[in-house]
Amino acid sequence: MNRREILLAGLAGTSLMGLPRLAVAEPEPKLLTVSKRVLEVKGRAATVYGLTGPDGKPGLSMMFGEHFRVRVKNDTDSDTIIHWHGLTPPFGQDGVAMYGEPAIAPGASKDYDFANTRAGTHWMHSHMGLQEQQLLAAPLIVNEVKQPVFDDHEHVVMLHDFTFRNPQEILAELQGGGGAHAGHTMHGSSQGMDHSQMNHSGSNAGGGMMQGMAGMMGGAGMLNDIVFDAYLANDRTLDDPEVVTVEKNTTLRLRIINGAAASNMWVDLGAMEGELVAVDGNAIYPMKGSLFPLAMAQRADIRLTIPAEGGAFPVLFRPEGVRARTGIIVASKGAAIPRLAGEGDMAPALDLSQELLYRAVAKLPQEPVNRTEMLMLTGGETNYLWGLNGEADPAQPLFTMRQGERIAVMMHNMTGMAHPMHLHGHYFKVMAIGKTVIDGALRDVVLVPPMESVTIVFDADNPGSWPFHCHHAYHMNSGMMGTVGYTSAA
Ligand SMILES: [Cu+2]
Repeated sequence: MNRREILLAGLAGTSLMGLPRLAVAEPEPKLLTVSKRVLEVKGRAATVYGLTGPDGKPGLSMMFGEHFRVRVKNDTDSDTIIHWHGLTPPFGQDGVAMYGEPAIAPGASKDYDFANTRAGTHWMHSHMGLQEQQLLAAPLIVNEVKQPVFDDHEHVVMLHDFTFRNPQEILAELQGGGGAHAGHTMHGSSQGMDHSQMNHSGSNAGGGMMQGMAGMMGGAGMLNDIVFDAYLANDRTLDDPEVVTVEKNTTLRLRIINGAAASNMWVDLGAMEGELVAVDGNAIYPMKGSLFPLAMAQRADIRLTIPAEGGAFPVLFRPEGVRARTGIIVASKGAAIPRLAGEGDMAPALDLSQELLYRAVAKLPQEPVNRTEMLMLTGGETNYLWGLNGEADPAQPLFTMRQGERIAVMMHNMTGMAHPMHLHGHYFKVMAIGKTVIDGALRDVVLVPPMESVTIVFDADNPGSWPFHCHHAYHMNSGMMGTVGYTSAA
């Protein structure tokens, strides 16, 4: 849109009226390049993926109303494909191999071209194997025109969990771990922790769990099943955090994306209070607080007000069940930048106590729900085999729907781990948490904690065949991915 070329087609000739004839050429697609790059983490070099836009920076930003016209070029030696997480493209352009489109071969390109209807903080990531764990992810920001009216500054933060290991080896170890993974009781003990523990040092049940479990399989019991080498905020650790410089007496919108493959996190504003104004790119009525949950693949837009006296304000990102953390520092010009320790108190498990309070600004139309589907989140006890309704076969639809229906899905987590569940091609409203019916947030990922249930509702308005899966990359690659379909072609 910003580079729309208008060509004077009639330079040589003239039209009937003697005026030059105007022809509008289609704009060139925005080029997104998938490549390999070397990233230094804690003084050690690692080869990871990069995903850069036309300006050489990670990801893309565009205006709401702008057509999504993007060319993905694969400059690596592996097949890849990039999913537009948060957008609702037509079937075949969602960026998931085997769902109406092939993977992009090494050296090849693929063009995407559709009318984008979703504004907000979104992202893009590989939907192939465990490439997302190797940082093949980037922001996808769709700006609303009104945005600058509300916020003086904005800044995007992409979070990752990081390992120097080959993720395929980690997956093989998990899958070879046999019954060692079972542990419903482990999570039960962690659930009792309250948030006040975030402000206390010293040991607790969680710390003991970590010591009690061995190596890879340990993690923090059922909170994490992988031990990571680092957590990254915009590719940096707290040894050398990003400093975001702002003016005094202004507002800053942080667009935070949890791009971690296997880590739910807390956003911890410390002494500062912020306002959560959008989740997964969808506005909610602002919610004040200093601690906000952010499950894998979720996004949070948090508005900070920088006081008139200025200062330096650490914003920490704290994965549940571990002491390690990452962060950025928001600072007014000239403020002294504090040194921050890479470890702090152990962060407790995420829960849905805040989700219960979110209220969407935009509502789904008030219509009855046509049908409620039950979805059991299953497995995890033997050989790291996860499932949906006990199945592990994406070729078998979980359920089908007709265009125009309003479908509720009641998800029951029968396992010992929390699962951030993501539906492609649609966005949904959180309709109930357990038995409590709410007029909740509009989202595309919702966390379903162990032995709890969450009900979502959405409009079947995008015919095709769509993945419905846990966004924990290792669960997804071990059976917790299914398909929802439409009964007849539109
Ligand atoms: Cu999961």
